[in-house]
Amino acid sequence: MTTIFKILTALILTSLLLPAQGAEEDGYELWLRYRLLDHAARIALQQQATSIVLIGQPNSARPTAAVAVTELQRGLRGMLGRSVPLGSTLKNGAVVLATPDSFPDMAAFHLSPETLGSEGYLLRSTNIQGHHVTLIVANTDIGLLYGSFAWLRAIQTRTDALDRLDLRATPGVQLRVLNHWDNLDRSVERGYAGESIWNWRELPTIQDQRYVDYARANASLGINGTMLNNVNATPDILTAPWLAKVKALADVLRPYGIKVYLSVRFSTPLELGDTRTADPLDPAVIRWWQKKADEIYSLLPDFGGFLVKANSEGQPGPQNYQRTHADGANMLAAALGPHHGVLIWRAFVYADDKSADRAKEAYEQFKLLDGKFAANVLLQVKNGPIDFQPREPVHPLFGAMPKTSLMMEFQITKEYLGFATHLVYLGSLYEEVLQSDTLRQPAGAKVADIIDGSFHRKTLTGIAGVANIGSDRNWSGSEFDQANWYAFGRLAWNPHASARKIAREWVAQTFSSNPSVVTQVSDIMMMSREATVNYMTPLGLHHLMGTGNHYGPAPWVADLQRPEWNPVYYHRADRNGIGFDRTVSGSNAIAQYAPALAGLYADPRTTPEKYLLWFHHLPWDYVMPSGRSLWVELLSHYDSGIAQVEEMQARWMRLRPLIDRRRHAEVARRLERQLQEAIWWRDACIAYFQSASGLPLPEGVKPPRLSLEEYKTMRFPH
Ligand code: BDP
Repeated sequence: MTTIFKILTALILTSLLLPAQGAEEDGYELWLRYRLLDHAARIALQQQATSIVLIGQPNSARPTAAVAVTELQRGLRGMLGRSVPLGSTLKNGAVVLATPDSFPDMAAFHLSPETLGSEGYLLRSTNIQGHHVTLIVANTDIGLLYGSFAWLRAIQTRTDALDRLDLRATPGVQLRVLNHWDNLDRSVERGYAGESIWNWRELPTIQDQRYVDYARANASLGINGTMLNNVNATPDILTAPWLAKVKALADVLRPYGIKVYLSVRFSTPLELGDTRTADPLDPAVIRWWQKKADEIYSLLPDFGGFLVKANSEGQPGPQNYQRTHADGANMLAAALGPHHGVLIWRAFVYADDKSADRAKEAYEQFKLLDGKFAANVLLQVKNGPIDFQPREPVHPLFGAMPKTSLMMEFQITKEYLGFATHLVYLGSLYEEVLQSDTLRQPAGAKVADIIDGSFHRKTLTGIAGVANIGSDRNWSGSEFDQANWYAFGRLAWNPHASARKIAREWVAQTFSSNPSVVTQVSDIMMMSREATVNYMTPLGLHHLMGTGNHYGPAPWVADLQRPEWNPVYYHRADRNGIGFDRTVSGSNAIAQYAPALAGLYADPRTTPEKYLLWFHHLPWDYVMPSGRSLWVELLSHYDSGIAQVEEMQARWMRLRPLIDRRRHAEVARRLERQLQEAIWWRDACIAYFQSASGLPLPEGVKPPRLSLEEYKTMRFPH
């Protein structure tokens, strides 16, 4: 054998031994990888995909239909290993995209497109004129795009028989948007995946291919809006040069059904020197915003609207002028209304002068404004009353604002959950929140029912996720953080969906559709959030993270200027006990919940254990349902957290032969770091709480590796 021949043989053999996914995957393609199917699946798909037929107007006049066709072609080329032609006539195995106006035969097939609304779709295997075809039907081209992605997903996840498809889907929520906390200098607040993907310096003239791939990924989930800039906004974004950049991005995103929104600073006209005040009732201010809205809409006829963080963490707002949040929101809503724009006002507020219980403040400020907001205002409420903690009970406002359109704000970027280092699948967190009851009645008052508008019969509905997307090659900083973007998008489309099912779908598309991989990887994901709660903040503890960076453990911090910035404010541990008393004898935050829920939370015996120390201050020897003391139970939660991470790690290592090398190794390295940091969390918290309780560690419980003083002096400046 010649040397060349030997090398070639070795290369071929190596490639045969590699897992089906191929060698070097870098995560760029997200869940849209469209890898070659195995032989049997390819044969089956070939019969269902002989051509792609777009009925009606040619796709050159329909940019969104064009991207649907292109995506189908791309997907099929990848999965079949050859191109599928575009056709104009029906034949067996055609994939037919049709809207009712272009396809009068529809009625004969009982396809009832009326029920599909403006974004829904129907996928059906059927016979038309003697030909077996796959029909993708929607009232609009965006529905066709969503239907095309759904069909490609069905192929990749192998959950449905392709020749017997009958899937109908409409979104449960109207505005499904990402919130980028991206600054104009490309830094990202709480971003752990590189710089902002918006390359503002190069825009508007140079447009990165990434914008298109970003749009494809979002459209594949049904995300239909993006707030481009940080909620801590600067006035510049509303000036002409920046609006030109915004327009360039909007033009790229539009064919994918994604509208652009902007975060705006309440005092913009004042700070730009155009007005002498930012008082929302001042005529000059009102005129300024109207003219600004007109200017924006002349550039961007489909502009989504504004998002405002006001009178929160130092941001200006209507209260600076003794006006209410409703005065501020309604003034901006009036400027956007004539253009069909929406105004999204955030409920994340806590005042500088009050600190009896930060968890109560949003409710105290907003409850009395229920019914006072204009029809095109959405109030965006974080999932819990403090701030994106590993676990919080749901925000009381979800059960308290029947006359207001409430929009959910989830955080996808893991500010308080180990950044992009720790594997934490947030699908479980979102599901827990959406499935939480706001009234404690048998049916129909879950957070999901409030958000999708069904409970209070709202037509304007929305859900936002603080994005975890950046310039990193793999978009989210780690492979598994992509799953959180995915899960957010799928739950935004259907807030009643199951987190486990979503995890399985994601794994099948991202790693492998091998059922054993799907089950094993999704099992790891489903363990991960509880593991993190256990090693960070078990039993309802919260906000124990390091100052500023919110990364490692710092339960001892007590010297920050505002009381509610200090972890000691939240856990209140001393010789006598631990926890925040939010019952009548304490801050009485429980009164902000519906009476049946407040009744539950009033008594530690009926409070769900996961919220115990959120609502109660209890003695260390309080007897838990397990029969153990609170102290011993707390210690055992930390140990379970570590055991769970070890288990995740062991399971991942067993998957090595089934996952492509590079991604397997990357995840393995992160899991090792996660384990080390889980131990750090456990040890630092136990060392600190032991110093508070003065109690010994029971036999068998490992003492912390370092002294409390050593944990206290650890610094993480970056
Ligand atoms: C906190 C973040 C801070 C955000 C703020 C917000 O630490 O960076 O600006 O929330 O949501 O979680 O406005």
